Amino acid sequence: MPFASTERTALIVVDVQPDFMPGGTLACHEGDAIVPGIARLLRARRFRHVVATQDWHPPGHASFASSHPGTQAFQQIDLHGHPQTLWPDHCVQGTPGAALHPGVDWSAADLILRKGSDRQVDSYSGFRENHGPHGTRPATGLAGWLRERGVDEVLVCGLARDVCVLWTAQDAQAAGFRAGLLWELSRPVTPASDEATRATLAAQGIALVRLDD
Ligand code: VGL
Ligand code: ZN
Repeated sequence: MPFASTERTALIVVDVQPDFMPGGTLACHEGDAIVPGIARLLRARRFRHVVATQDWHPPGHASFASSHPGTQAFQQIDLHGHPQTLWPDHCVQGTPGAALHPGVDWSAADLILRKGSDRQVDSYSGFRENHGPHGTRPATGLAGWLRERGVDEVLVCGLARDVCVLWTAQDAQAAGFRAGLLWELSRPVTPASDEATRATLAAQGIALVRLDD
């Protein structure tokens, strides 16, 4: 995708938090490898609008296997009539693992969007919650926040490539933004998912963007 950094392009940095790093409770493969690049990108102030999302769950969150006796992490269950992967406890509000990663200077972020704070419903994407008791994927307001600032293109990076980054890029595209994924500045929970992620992006017209493009 031809990428000229303009006022109309926003960078969305998804869930760069210690719990998603190696050694964290829900580690992404090589998750720490993207931290210096993202730090550099924010320092360069190449984007007028930078949104950081922060996974932010209360204790006992419905996405935690520990909240469903007899289940194990990475198992799928039915939640509110839709498939839900159960995760190890992660990004519990106020814990060090839920902080925005200390290796990045977040001053350039003009919006920090917390998600997943309703105990009953998960929220992978920055744009919409997952299916929950309050209906079909309620919007977070991020699309309006961007649109009212004249943004029509978003570039997504962060963690995890196969979960929250992917869902955020897909929802951006569905909301009418041109969407690109900064592949090198993302890492997956499950590396074996990369091929399926690439295929999904290609099928939906979401561009793979290199930083120096
Ligand atoms: C994420 C699983 C559960 C992510 C968040 O940031 O990709 N994955 N919560
Ligand atoms: Zn989560």
